[in-house]
Amino acid sequence: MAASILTAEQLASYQRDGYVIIPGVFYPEETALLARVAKADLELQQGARAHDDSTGRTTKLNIRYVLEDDLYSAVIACERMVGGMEQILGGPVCHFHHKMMLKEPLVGGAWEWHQDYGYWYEYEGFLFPCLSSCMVAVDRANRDNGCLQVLRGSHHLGRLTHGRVGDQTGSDPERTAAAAEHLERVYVEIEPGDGVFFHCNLLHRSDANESPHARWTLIGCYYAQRNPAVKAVTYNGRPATVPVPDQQVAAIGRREAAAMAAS
Ligand SMILES: O=C(O)CCC(=O)C(=O)O
Repeated sequence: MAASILTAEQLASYQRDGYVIIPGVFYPEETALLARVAKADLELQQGARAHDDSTGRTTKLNIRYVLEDDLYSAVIACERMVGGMEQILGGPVCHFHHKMMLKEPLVGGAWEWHQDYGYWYEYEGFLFPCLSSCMVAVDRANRDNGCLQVLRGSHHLGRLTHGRVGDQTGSDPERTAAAAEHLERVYVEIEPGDGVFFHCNLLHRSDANESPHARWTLIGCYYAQRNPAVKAVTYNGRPATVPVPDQQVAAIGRREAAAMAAS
């Protein structure tokens, strides 16, 4: 097992609410390196896929299914992240994918209400909702630039039916509206380096970015190693993700920043 980063209270809060905010998962130097490397990474930006929201505004993400020897993978697979996920998912975990969400100033579109398990059940066929994500803030995320919104405790609803909303997969509007009447909507405002661990059945969304400030986040998604995928069977039988030592995050970040400066 990697190091446990969640206290018993934080773990209980995740189980009760479906999410927990952990301030300062990453140190200021690590966070600054992540922002510097990502913002200069043209391959990341050019490789980002655009998704239209229900109003036709576009938001972008770059998704990667493989861990590599790079800073993004070090952040996603470091001991802190894997350790937190092992606590949450109750045993060894596998990296599923990670994605940089690029919500650009003034133009970045919304993400519609959904549960991640809405489509991970449908597309990959994970049998149990034993998956979780951690959103790491690259930029400050607040209400102005379209931070994550969640319905507290909505993971207890179980999986809702999902369909197409714009270019996205959205949860059944009637059920979602009923859930919104009964559950508190929380705007998850976070600072660079903070992490939000959230359950795959938590209803979440985010507004368009009307502000002049970018809202980039790096999200790691993981599944319990014991959780079979009945459709995308390639996920089955994989070895648990071997955690990258925590100190490698800054080391790899410095290496990449130096290479960028030299080029
Ligand atoms: O970046 C956001 O605002 C939403 C992210 C999201 O919906 C997801 O990771 O499933």
